[in-house]
Amino acid sequence: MPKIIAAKTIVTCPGRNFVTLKIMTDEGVYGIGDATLNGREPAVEAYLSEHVIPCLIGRDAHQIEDIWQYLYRGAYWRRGPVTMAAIAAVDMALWDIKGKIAGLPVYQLLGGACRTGVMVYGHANGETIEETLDNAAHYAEQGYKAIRLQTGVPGMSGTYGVSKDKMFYEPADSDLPKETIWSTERYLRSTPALFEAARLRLGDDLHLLHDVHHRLTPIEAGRLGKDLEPYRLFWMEDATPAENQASFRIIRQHTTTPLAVGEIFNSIWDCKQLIEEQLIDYIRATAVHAGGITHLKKLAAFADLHHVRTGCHGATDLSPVCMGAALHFDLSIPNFGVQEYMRHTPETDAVFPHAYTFSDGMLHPGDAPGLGVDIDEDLAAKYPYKRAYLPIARRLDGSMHDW
Ligand code: KDG
Ligand code: MG
Repeated sequence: MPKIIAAKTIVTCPGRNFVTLKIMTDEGVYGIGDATLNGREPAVEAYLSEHVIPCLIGRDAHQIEDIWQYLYRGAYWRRGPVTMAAIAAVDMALWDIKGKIAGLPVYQLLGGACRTGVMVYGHANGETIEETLDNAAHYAEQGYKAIRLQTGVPGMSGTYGVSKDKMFYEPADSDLPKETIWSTERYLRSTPALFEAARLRLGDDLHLLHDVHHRLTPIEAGRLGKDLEPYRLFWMEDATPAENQASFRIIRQHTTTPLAVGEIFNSIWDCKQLIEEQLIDYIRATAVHAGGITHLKKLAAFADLHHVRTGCHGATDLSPVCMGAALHFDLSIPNFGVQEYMRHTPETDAVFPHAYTFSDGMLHPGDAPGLGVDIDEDLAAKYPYKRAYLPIARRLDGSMHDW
């Protein structure tokens, strides 16, 4: 058995913060896992260093499920983003080790490929509809089959999803949370016009997506979904905060626009009702924030029974290690829907050399043994941690809203 002899965390900031766990075995094989929790990176780093790494030493690295259960049940305090990101990092690193020892890419260990590649969606955005659609056309030229559209709401600066840099978007960009303003009325008035113009300019073949980013009440979301129906969206994402899963019934009663939710979910328990009652169409939980590949596999199998497909979160705060893990998972499950692909900067890609490649609107994890993603520790050490928070949103009267 490959015995775990050491493990350490690596924190680096090549443009944004990432926490990576590296597990070493007595056979000389190591594995890596992503443990990044945007804006709370040191909390997961401490959880791993103080509470997880000491428990790993001496264990059989091949016992992925048992180690998962040990960390989940053994903590007594179950779930939550910090705990689940830490467990996820161990899980990814162990799948990486198993693949390297077997000489197989992880997707082969998960049952093999169900498709030739993983359809991804890119992020087109702009201050105006015209600018957004210019960017969308640029994505289409690069072969993307699915594109998320976000545009500035007139009269509101700092709209979610609108970036200054057209190819990269990094919302966690300040030492303390930046304050943005929000008006539901203005947003609901301006958004359908974006999709009307998009269908006119881009045609009917592209899949179009939109992220509401937790801003609406259920009845407002029902209204938006209804207004967007003529433009046949692939999905409307995070229409309302989802702590109250039953509230999605109201949205469902009012619209046939497909619904996606779950990028902040940590476990199957956050979406049990949503899936069981078929209140959503796509579940967006991903490897790093929902307990790794092992837990995502269970979640996807449960979702498959209820006609729910996957759409893993893939923003820049999920490191290339998480992207690698997601792609092996995406390739191997029957009910894959789409994968978000918000490209990392060249600095990040240099710190995390990877085997995954993009072509014709699809990503493929590659056939390197394990996850096919590595970390250049010398380069990583050149980018020290820098505190960076996501913004907050206030309504026009100054009260707090959901960002
Ligand atoms: O850390 C928060 C971001 O990952 C999130 O705001 C991005 O909503 C997002 C998305 O759909 O990618
Ligand atoms: Mg989102």
